[in-house]
Amino acid sequence: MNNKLISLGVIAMVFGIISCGQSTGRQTTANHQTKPDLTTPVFDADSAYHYIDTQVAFGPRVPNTPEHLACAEYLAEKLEQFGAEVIVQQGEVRAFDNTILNIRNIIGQFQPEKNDRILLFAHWDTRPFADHDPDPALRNKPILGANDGASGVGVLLEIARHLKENPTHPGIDIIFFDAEDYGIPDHIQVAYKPDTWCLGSQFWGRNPHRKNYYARFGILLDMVGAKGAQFYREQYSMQFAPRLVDHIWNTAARLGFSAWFNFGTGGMITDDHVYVYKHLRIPSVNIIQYEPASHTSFGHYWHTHQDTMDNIDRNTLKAVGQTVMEVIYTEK
Ligand code: AHN
Ligand code: ZN
Repeated sequence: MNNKLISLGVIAMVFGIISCGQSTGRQTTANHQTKPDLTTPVFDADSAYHYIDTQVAFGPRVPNTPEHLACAEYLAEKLEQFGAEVIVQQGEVRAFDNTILNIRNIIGQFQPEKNDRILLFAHWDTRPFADHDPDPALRNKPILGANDGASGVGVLLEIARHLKENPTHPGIDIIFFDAEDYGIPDHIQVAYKPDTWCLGSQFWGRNPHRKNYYARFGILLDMVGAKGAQFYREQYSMQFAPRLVDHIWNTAARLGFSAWFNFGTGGMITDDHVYVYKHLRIPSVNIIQYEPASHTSFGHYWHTHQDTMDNIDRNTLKAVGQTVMEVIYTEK
């Protein structure tokens, strides 16, 4: 190698080092230019309340009933109206009592062309019995599930309403899972069977709506509308996604919602997030009302006929909805 080539090589190396150093700096700037900070839209709790009320007005939404079908149509229609590409996944699953349930998981995909995604989910079915009702005569009647079912869906519909005009950086999927609440009733004296719950998310976990589906993370909303609700850090969520749990709880605190988001340790709750993590390894967090002092661990109305609109409080909906919106709009 002659001198000229050597010096060219040295120059190239030096330039390489300089431009490497610069390109890191430039990339950061470029990232900022292509992905500026988004302003989080305002979550309208009245609107969420209305979506809950509309679901409850169908009556109990128990699989294999006409009310269930009618509500499924309403939910798919709303997601479509809000600009999602909708898939209604139909399936048959076997309940604890061997009933075959015709289920529908309702999936709304926002910006479906993006590979980088966030998954938000809630269950939309309601419990076919009221095994915790104080009146034994009413225990075999299906519940209205204003909080247990409709609240999570109502909050997610209100978030969905913003996604067309105000797209987030990652794509968003909203899934309303069916047959979460068909789990074996408490008065049947057999060993507790966790897999009798969450039949819709188990079905989806085995048959995802897209091949190789993945999301950065998932957030489950379950019983997010009751007055005075407290959301503790649920223990499976802490195992699956500890940093996301802290990020959500810190975001709530920053927005002034510490009265609802309690940093204490909650229960270990078999819920749809367990199956989303088990089957697809998507780190998922459950925001769920928890009452350590109550004998069920949940609200007094839980799996009773008191789970009506009377329990639903717009302030709780706002705390959860605005927090989740802040989390998804600040993702780069
Ligand atoms: C169990 O009690 C096993 N899981 C609570 C999940 C649930 C039921 N969420 C609403 N209803
Ligand atoms: Zn339930």
